[in-house]
Amino acid sequence: MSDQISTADRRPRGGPAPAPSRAAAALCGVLAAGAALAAAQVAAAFLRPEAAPVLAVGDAVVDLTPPALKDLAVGLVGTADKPLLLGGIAVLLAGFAALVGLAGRWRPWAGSAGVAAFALVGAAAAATRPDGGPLDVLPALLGGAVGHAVLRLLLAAAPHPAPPEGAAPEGGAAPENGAGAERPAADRADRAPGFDRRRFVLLAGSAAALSAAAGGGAYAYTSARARADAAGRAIRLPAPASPAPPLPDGADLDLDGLASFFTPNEDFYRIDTALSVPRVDATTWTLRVHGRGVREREYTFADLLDRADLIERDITLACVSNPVGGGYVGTARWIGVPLAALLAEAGVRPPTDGGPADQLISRSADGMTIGTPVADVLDGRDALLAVGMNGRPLPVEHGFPVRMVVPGLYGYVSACKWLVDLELTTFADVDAYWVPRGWSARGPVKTQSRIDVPRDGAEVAAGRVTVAGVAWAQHVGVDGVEVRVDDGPWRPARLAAEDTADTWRQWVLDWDAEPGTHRLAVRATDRGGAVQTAATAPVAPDGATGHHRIAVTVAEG
Ligand SMILES: Nc1nc2c(c(=O)[nH]1)N[C@H]1C(S)=C(S)[C@@H](COP(=O)(O)O)O[C@H]1N2
Ligand SMILES: [Mo]
Repeated sequence: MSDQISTADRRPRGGPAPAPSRAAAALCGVLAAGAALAAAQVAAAFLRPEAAPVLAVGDAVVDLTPPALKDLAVGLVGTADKPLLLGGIAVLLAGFAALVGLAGRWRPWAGSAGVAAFALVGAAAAATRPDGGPLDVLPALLGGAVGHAVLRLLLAAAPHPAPPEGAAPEGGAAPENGAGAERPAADRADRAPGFDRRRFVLLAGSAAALSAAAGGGAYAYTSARARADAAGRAIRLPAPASPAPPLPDGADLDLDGLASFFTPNEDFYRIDTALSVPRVDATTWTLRVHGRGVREREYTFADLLDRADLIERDITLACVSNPVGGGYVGTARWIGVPLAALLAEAGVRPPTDGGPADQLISRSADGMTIGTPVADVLDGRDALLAVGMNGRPLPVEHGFPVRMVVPGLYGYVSACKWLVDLELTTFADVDAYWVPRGWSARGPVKTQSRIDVPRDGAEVAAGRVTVAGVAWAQHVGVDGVEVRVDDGPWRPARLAAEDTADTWRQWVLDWDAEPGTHRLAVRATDRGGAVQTAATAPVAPDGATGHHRIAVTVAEG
């Protein structure tokens, strides 16, 4: 074993050993990191996909990022923030790995320390995720061990610059073969100088290829298994005791470029902090209901599906971070358990009726906490524990097996996905996840309207132009939409038939467009007669306001 301790042990007597070139050492570091990640990915595939260190570190970064920076990131790149974050982590990692390789050039212990630091960060991130456990350190630690071995092997084999006059051609850092055996000096002395390089290229190439194959294979295996899980849980949605009436004729204008009334599940916006979608096993899933003034209860998924009081409702869901005119809003036909009935079984009373809790904290499998006013949930609106979305079980991305949906509240204060726990508490006692991050504890939806056609910046022919869009004021209802061209008067648009007060409403207006560039603006009026404000507000802390405006170029007809 003595020949494996370090390259320093094999210095020729009488002089320092030439080290591998800088470039080669950096490459060794990067390849070792690749091998480490691949090994960790393989281990995670068998243990728990979420324990893969890159994902765990990414998730931790998401939670630790200062809100302002996160807003900036989402503002700049929208929902591409996740791939960019993972890419950024990969670049940082490669840089750090190259430094570790360089450090290992002269001082093997420094390389080892670098690898250990890297493994510990991954292990700590994995173990401290809300859904993580002590076993989750294993992939990172195994990756560290593999990375360490590969770094040693490659550094020992790395070619080094020509030795000083008179020294043996291959200097002291003897190439080590896989078994760690050292050749007799005589054998090395008559090797061609190109031998070192060829051997290194072969080793490095094999390391890269093996890492890519193992890491890629493990990743593919994990994804395939997730898809098989999804297919395997062919859950039959029960028929709701209270079905939603058919969509009224004329509620969906079916115009080119206008958002369809129901948003297909595949197109439904997705907002969450999860880098990898939590995979929850419905057969072992339970929902715990507990807290102030509650007889604690636990429900299984079958308990929910077997209930006689399932309802089906059309509800428009909107994100508080939807900018004016943005797309983080959609409508679905949900099936679920009426939340008020379920809470009533546990003895929950509204605060106005002496109930000791004014906040309902919902917790998800991935550790998200969302706070909803108890008063809103119990005021008769169709707050749901949803199990179905547009006729199908909830898609994994949208919270399978159970999520909350509460008409009239932004998603961050109501729509907990991958729900596992409901706690009755108070706003004074508990801040939900987004509150210390600069968002309001209460988030009723603000009335908004959007122009879908023409698109902003579009060129249209002069004459009759169809202008159309959607408007929403969930749980209040939309009673009017008006459009203004340039500085002209507000003109009423034709409203599509209303589905319910909890859904958005389409609208359309025929515009006699004159050549030139024109600005179009839209505003809605809710059922209480309140006109959507023109005052602009940013998305934080409780939702954007202002009119959606677009510019259109009208060409001579
Ligand atoms: N577990 C969990 N639930 C969550 C979130 C989250 O990050 N994690 N985001 C919330 C936010 S901000 C919104 S707007 C809605 C979005 O739901 P969707 O992705 O199904 O459109 O989910 C809510 N529920
Ligand atoms: Mo949101």
